[in-house]
Amino acid sequence: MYNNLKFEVKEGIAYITMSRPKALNALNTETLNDLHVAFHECQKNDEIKVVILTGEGKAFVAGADIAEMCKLNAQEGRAYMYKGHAVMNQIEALQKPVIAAVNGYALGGGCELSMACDIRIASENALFGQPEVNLGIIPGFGGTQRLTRLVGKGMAKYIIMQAKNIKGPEAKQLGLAEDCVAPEDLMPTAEKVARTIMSKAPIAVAQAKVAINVGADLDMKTASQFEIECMSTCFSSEDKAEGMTAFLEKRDAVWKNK
Ligand code: DAK
Repeated sequence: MYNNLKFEVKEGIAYITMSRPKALNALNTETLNDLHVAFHECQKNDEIKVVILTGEGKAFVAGADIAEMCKLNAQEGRAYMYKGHAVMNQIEALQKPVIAAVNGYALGGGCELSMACDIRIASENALFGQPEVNLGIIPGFGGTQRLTRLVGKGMAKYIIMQAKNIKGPEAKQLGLAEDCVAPEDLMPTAEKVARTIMSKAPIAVAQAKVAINVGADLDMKTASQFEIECMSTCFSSEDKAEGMTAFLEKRDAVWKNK
């Protein structure tokens, strides 16, 4: 079903593993299509509570596929751009958390893919970067915008204009990764975060995601109003009654996702 990734569901976690070894998991059109199908499955499959996205081998994703892009004319480039943006937006709009377990090279479109995820856990071997200016282009899958929102305007320019690569530990210091761990601890750490999130009220987790993502692009007043709407969704859920009742009864809540 998939050409360039592996998809597996285990105990509520969907594992999407980029697997295109001959090109260090670079994103060609076929791979973007695979990702679109995989994240669509993540949305509709109720068994899936959290998604972990990682890469096979020494790369998370080494960028957009330069060999494919090289042949694109302006019109084809535009179609490719829409496909890439659609996948990044699909991840952000997914009503479930997506954790990027960044195992190695996360360059160009790979860095952008990780930034579209909700949380990034980096291996000490991870290498983030936006090397597009080496190729005569700029980050084109939202990188100029998402990197700026994560690390600030000055640092985003410092990284993008120099095509500067950032190792895992430094990515954590900059806020480009939320944690950085030894390679052998990467998947256990991502799974631990996933399981912790899975123990919380699913509607509240989903509403927190949308409140943060949407609110970050709005002015404070409009964002606060949006937060009220997200909170209202939580207040009308059965899980709100269960969470508060369980606290008062000194027991663990049993979530219904309703
Ligand atoms: N695309 C295609 N093939 C790639 C690739 C990539 N991004 N990265 C690596 N490969 C291929 C190599 O060509 C090589 O293939 P063979 O020669 O074996 O056939 C194979 O993967 C192994 O790579 P290396 O031999 O180079 O491996 P090394 O360990 O020596 O080096 C490296 C690893 C990651 C440092 C190096 O491969 C590298 O610098 N790769 C390119 C990284 C890069 O520049 N990535 C950013 C790509 S630009 C757009 C929207 C978005 C974008 C563009 C347009 N539109 C709006 C239209 C995004 C652009 C990008 O992401």
